[in-house]
Amino acid sequence: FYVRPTVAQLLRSVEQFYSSPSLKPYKVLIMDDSHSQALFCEHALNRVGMVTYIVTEPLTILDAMELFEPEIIIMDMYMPGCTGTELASVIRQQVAYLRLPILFLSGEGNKDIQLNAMKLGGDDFLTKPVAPKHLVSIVQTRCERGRVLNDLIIRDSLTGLFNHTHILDKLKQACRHAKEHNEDLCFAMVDIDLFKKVNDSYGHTVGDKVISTLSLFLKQRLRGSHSIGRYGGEEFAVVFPNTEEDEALFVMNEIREAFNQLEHSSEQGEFKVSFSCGICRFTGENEEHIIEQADEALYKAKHRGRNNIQC
Ligand code: GH3
Ligand code: MG
Ligand code: MG
Ligand code: MG
Repeated sequence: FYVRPTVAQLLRSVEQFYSSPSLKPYKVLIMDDSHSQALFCEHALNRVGMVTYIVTEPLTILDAMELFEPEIIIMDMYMPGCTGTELASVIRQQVAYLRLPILFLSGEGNKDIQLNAMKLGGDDFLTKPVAPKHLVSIVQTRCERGRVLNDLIIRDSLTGLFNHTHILDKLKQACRHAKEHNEDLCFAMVDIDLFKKVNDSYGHTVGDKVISTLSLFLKQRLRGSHSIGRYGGEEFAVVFPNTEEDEALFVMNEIREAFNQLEHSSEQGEFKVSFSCGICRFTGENEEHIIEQADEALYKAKHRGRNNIQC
């Protein structure tokens, strides 16, 4: 007797198992009113390590998507209450799901119906019966490409950190989560000190290297649960979910000291760089307020002589 895990349980076990994002198994949502049909797909995909979630009630698909955050949907065509084509077109109306691959899997052999399904939101149309190998290969390719595309959209090209838009999204999400679960949340703004002088003295390529080095430092020394972004030029932002102010301050201070020890090299010789940081904790307001507060703290840190952190 097997009890299906809830979405939350499923995701928690995946998170625990795979800490590196590149190792994370693909998440596939299977929409099929027939549970036995869905199980056929599930077996094929689970065998190659993908994580699946089955939805049999068409009208619950949007809720399931929000919770499970699939990387692809395998969509049945005929279901009670609506067709797969209708569902796909509803999903496509949400900007967030414009890039989500939808793969139709149905016994429907009529080419016009298939083409219409693709026109209204599908990316591929596979007809049943399908060989498990074939299904796996298409899902794999689509998910792989999806991750590459997604990275291009959410990451900064110089540092590989989250870009401005995405770190703000992360902060928004974290604020919502902290409010709902009554958890701590901290936010840090980092700004490299006197960076104009670095550029002026050693050139912009050396300046870029300093930015990359600090990014690497933040990535290596912060935990996977922390979101790190390049807020702007030589400014970074860190979201610390479930973290008290003292702890965030402690961690950032260690990073600040270690970074300040580094010798950066240039044609003109070696040099040291420091950064200042402002930290604030979430007190229930919106994300704009938290950014303003961190900014204010950062301004204080600069005013107090730089190379220090204020809350
Ligand atoms: P402060 O300690 O007050 O922050 O001094 P600062 O010189 O760092 O101040 P400011 O923020 O005015 O200067 C930031 C400089 O960073 C200006 C800009 O030329 C440089 N910069 C911004 N983005 C990049 C980048 O991607 N690469 C390089 N090399 N320089 C950048
Ligand atoms: Mg059906
Ligand atoms: Mg600046
Ligand atoms: Mg600066």
